[in-house]
Amino acid sequence: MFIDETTVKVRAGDGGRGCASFRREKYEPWGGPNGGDGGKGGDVVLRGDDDQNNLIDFKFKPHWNGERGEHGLGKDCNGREGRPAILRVPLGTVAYNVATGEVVAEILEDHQEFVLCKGGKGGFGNTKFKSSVNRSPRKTGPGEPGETGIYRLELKSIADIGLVGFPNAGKSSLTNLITNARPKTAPYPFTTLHPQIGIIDYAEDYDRVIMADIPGLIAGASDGKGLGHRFLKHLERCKLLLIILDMAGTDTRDPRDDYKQLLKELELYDPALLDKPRLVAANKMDEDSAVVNLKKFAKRYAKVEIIPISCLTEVGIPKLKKEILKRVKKMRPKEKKSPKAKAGVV
Ligand SMILES: Nc1nc2c(ncn2[C@@H]2O[C@H](COP(=O)(O)OP(=O)(O)OP(=O)(O)O)[C@@H](O)[C@H]2O)c(=O)[nH]1
Ligand SMILES: [Mg+2]
Repeated sequence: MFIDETTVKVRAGDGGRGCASFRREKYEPWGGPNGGDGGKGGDVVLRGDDDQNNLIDFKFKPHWNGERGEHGLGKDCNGREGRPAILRVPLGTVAYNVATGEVVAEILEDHQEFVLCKGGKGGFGNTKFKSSVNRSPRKTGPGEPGETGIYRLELKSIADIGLVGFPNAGKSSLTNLITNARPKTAPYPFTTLHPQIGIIDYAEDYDRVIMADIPGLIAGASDGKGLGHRFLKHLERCKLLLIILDMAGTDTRDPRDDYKQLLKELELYDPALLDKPRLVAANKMDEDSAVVNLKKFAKRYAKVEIIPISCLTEVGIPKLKKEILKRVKKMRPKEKKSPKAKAGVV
C-alpha cells in the first residue's frame, strides 16, 4: 500500500511536577527546602528519513505522544525529561496544521528535524520558592501541559523529472530501461498504481538524476476519472516534466489529442505545472503507425521539440538520457564560487 496523505493527532508530554521536600538528617531536624524541579515533557518531532518512501506508518498509527517529564524528587533531584515522540517521515513531506490550513514544516533532508509540538516545562520544586521571608516554602510549580495538534502530512516526492502520459504510453517501460527502479509494465491501463522513484545514473559524468514514474492520466482526470489528479502533487517539485506519448496510437487514440489532453489536465490541476520546462518523447517508434503519426504530430505542433524513442528497440534512448541531463543541469541552482576560487587561487 502506498500512502501519501494522512492525518496525525499528536500531543507533547506534560512537564513533571515540582517536589516539596525538606532536608532531614541526623542532628538536622529542620533543614531547608530541597525539592527538585519536574522534568520537561517530550516534544513531538518530525525527522527526515531517507529510508522511508511513504507515510504508511502514520496511517496505521495516527496518535503520537511525547512522554511526560518525571516529577521532581527530594534531595534536589530534578525529574528526568520525557522522551520525545519522533515521527520518521520520507523526504518531501509537508505538514499542514489542520485547524489553520497553514504549512508548518517541509522536510527535505535526511535527519532534518522540526518540533511540531513542544513539551511542557517542568514545575519548580520548593527550593526555588525559598526567599528571605519564607525560609521553608511548601509551594511547588505544576508542570505545564504539552502542546497538542492535528496535522495533515502530505508527501510530495523529490524528483528532478516527472513522467506524464496516458496509461500504456510506456512510462514504466522507460523507467525500467534507464533507472534502477523496476515498476511493473503490462499492456493494460493503470498498471502503475502509485509513484515509483528511480535514479538515472550517469556514471561517465559522475552525475545522477531522480525520475518519478507516476500513474497514467486520462481525459477527465480532474473529475476523478481513472486515478484522477491524486498523484499530480508528486510533479510539483520536479524541475522538468517528461511527456511520454504513445506515438503508435495502440489504444486507438490520436497522439495529437493525447498531448492536448495531458496539458489540459496539468493545467486543471495547477497552471504552474505548465510553466515548468517540458520535454516530449514519442514512444513506440518501432511500430509502423508511429512513423506516420509522428509526421502528423510534427505538422500540428511544429514548435514542440520531440525526441522519438522506442523502449522496445532502445532507439533514441541514449539521446533522451543526454537531453534529460542537459536540461536538469540547467535548472539546478548554481553554486556560488568564492572570489579566490574564481581566480584559481584555491
Ligand atoms: N511496441 C512497443 N511497445 C511498447 C514500447 N514501450 C512500451 N511498450 C508496451 O506498452 C505497454 C504499456 O507499457 P507500460 O510501460 O506499462 O506503460 P505505462 O505508461 O507505465 O502504463 P500505466 O502504468 O498503465 O500508466 C506494455 O505492454 C509495453 O510492453 C515500445 O517502445 N514499443
Ligand atoms: Mg506504468
